[in-house]
Amino acid sequence: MGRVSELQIREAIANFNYEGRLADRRPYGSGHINDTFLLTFEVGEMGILKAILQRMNREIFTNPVDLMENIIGVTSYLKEKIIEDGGDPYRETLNVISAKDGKPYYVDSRGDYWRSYIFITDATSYDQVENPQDFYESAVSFGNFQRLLADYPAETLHETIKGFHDTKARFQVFKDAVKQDVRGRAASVQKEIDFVLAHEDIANVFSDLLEKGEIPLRVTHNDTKLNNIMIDNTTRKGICVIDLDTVMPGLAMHDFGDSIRFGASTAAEDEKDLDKVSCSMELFEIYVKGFLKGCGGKLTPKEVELLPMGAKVMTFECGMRFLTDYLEGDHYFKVHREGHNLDRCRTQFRLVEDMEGKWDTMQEIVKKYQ
Ligand code: ADP
Ligand code: GN1
Ligand code: MG
Repeated sequence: MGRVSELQIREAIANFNYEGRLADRRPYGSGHINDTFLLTFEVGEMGILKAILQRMNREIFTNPVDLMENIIGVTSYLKEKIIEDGGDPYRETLNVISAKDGKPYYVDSRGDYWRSYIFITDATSYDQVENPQDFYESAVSFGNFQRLLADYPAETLHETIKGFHDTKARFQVFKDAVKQDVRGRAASVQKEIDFVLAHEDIANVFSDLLEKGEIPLRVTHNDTKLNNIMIDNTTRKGICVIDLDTVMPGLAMHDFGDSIRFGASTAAEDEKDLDKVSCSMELFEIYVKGFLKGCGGKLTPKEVELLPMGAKVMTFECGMRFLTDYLEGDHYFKVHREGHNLDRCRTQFRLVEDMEGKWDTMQEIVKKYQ
């Protein structure tokens, strides 16, 4: 997509319904997909107001109009529920700021799509667990999110990325990337390639169960990493689930599992020293407890039993996606150094191995809360 140019961002800012004088503008957050900016405005006597401005990644989200329709649908629905519960709809869900033409997005003269949200103040999105209680609160929030959307008309949601968590299909894409080897990198990562090939069974588990009708599709978030939740700086409660680009019909185990692979790891997703990487059973247990509380009894016994499998599948899938991207020349995930995707893939595979070693403990923990 190329970098955001100065002219482009100025054009975008000029075309949203902002008020006041732009006092500051800076790149923001550590997401791997969109280009995010924090804008600060001075609004007369009202003082400082902030907004998030994002250029959507249109190579990944090929239909940004459908995507924004999903977001408007889901956030309007959540807003009603939040108001019913006496909550604050400006902090507990995303609020889209419309463009000057009234649309929930702006298309610039390069054809890139932009959107803007009210900035959620006095809250933080964490890249790593700093305090186990925060992780618990994030679990409750992601569980709640699923519960609140349990009756949302799933058929109205567009599939923003086809087969996003179809691990079986992603396995085929991976094999293809190895075969094509467009960057000539395969030979240097044979060990990682062999790891994927030896674990094909993990890629098939959920598609087999879905085919047999043993697990239900639900409206899920599909990208439940810790930095996609805002934690209130004062109350330390998880107040808002953000990054709604991938809200689609999916599996409860995926939402659970993605949080574990990111938040229950003892190291960062791109840690180079693999000795630091393991799946903390303390954090795993905390998350199980919070997530089941948030889901409020909506999960079937089979889904609960499959939570550890969700953690393994999502970690394996994510590692395989990082490795695929490395082989294909790093065109999907943003990279900030040479071999970044390879480092990320290695942490994920280390976590999968670690989970295999702790499998019985993971099952026992889940049983305690069933
Ligand atoms: P990506 O898909 O690239 O991960 P996100 O939508 O998650 O993009 O945004 C990136 C980061 O920007 C988030 O991790 C969070 O820190 C911050 N952010 C996004 N939306 C808001 C918001 N409405 N209020 C405050 N911070 C936000
Ligand atoms: C991406 O958008 P972000 O940074 O929250 C990715 C997730 C991966 C994650 C790995 C749309 O999440 O699927 O699990 O990176 N999002 C998309 O950190 O592909
Ligand atoms: Mg994000």
